Amino acid sequence: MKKIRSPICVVVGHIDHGKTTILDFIRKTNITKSEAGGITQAISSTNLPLKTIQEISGKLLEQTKIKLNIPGLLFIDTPGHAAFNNLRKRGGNLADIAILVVDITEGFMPQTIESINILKQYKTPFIIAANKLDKLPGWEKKDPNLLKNLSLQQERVQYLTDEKIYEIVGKLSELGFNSERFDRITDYTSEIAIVPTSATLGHGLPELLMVISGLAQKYLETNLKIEVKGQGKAIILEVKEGKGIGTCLDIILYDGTIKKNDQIVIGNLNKPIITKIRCLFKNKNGKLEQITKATAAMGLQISAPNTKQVISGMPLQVANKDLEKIQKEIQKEIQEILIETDNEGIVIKADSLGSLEALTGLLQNEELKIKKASIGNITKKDIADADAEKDPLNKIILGFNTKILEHSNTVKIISHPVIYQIIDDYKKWKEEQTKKQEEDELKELIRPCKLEILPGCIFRQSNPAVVGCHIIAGILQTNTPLMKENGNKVSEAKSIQIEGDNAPKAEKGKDIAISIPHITVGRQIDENMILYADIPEKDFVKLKKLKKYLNTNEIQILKEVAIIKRKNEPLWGI
Ligand SMILES: Nc1nc2c(ncn2[C@@H]2O[C@H](COP(=O)(O)OP(=O)(O)OP(=O)(O)O)[C@@H](O)[C@H]2O)c(=O)[nH]1
Ligand SMILES: [Mg+2]
Repeated sequence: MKKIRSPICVVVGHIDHGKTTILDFIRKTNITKSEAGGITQAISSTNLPLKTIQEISGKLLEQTKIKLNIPGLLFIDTPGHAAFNNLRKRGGNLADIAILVVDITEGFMPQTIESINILKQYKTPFIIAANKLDKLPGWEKKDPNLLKNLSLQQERVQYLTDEKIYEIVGKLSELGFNSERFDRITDYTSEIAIVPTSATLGHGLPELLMVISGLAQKYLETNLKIEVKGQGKAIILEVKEGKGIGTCLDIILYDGTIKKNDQIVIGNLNKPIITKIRCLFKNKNGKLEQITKATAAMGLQISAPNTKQVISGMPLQVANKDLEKIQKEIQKEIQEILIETDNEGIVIKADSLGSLEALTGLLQNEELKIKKASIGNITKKDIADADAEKDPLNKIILGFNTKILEHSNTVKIISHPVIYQIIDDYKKWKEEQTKKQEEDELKELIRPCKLEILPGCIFRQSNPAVVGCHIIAGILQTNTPLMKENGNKVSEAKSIQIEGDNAPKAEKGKDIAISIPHITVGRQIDENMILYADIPEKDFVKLKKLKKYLNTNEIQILKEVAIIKRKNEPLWGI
């Protein structure tokens, strides 16, 4: 039988912006205080039944005429320092919707942007809790209703609140989203709702819950995928050592049913793990309660033999029947994320399947070729793989949340716990590398140059001829082949002297002496003659590509050279 499950709502945002405190208020717990150092270490889930939603936001919901027929909401809290990269399932985000918490006084921080990028990648609808409203100077709680309370604040406080909200609107707009304060929104499908909140005063939280429930309901109307059916499907959030019971797995069951003694398949790097559920627990008021059966959506803990090797982010499925088929499906899903090719490209590493998928996805948006994508720390083997690349721009390893076990002088390693930082650093490195490569390439090329043989400055007639010249434009380097205005070749500028000293090159405006072997003044060249650098066709093509390194007078000479050449060869350099 099909049954509608609770939509899964993930709470994300930068460290300390108040995710856990918001959930504490909603579930009437005090987890923030009991956490070591007040920092959420692991992901935890809370089921909020419809009844509780109605208790908190009932009146507001009645006013908006939103009719909820979801059984409730499953909230997942995430630690701000590790984003929510394990929260993936086949083809998208495990979360149906999300609340992004932003400290209104601090605004957008690295993990805020990281969260938005991932929500965007997975197309997950979200709203914003602009939290810590009470930290705005002068803010007072005068009425439990948020909007009424806003209107009762002193004018400058109202102004400041709006200003802070529009800062968020501005940032969201830079990232490609339209947004508005929730009560000013006309179309929830095209605008992101911003709800000002104070988690410590409980302010704006009924409104937040109302808006997220409304969004969940809307999501449900347009997306019927959250019906529950058949054998349970879940993802591994965390692998823990349980007291006395060995390895425990925190999982989120997002579809179907799971029971004690069920046969399960868990995705793994080489081949899936097949095991049996020994114990099944659910969270009850912060404690574990043993159960025998659970239906999606639910956060659960399980223990099962042979699970020491399990990696977080991996899929888990009940397979009492269709074992072969499920095994194949799961492994296929993993193979789609792990990349192992002999093609050209870069090496990427991440700590979990979810983060690897997120990183690969974002890099592929940048049209980057990936040779290898795998889970784990950066090892000798990874360096050898990157080092084997021919293109210097591929001699790089990008790591997300991974340790660098081996260093290298030839392979660049970028490792960072923020994905977009990795991408930014990579882009910067690539730019620098490209510039260095191009500058090296430029050094090998004959540069555009135009010069005039000065009258009365024939220092030597031949063997080699030595003449005084004025550089009209461009750069003359030693060994530059020369030609006349009609395109006839004139040996080369073997050496250059500026004011009596040998020089490797001379620039526009300089009067110099050059030695030209194999010619005689009066025969091939003469006073007042104009000479050009005789640029080889392949150098010309490269110079055109590297135009940004040439100055305007060099570009002009390049054009003149092309005109001369094309008189004899119309397609020269094209
Ligand atoms: N003044 C004020 N303080 C708040 C508010 N919300 C949270 N805090 C405080 O901010 C600190 C961090 O709150 P948490 O809820 O632990 O933040 P978090 O986002 O869960 O942090 P991580 O789990 O570490 O990412 C705590 O000391 C909270 O009491 C608020 O609305 N106003
Ligand atoms: Mg927290």
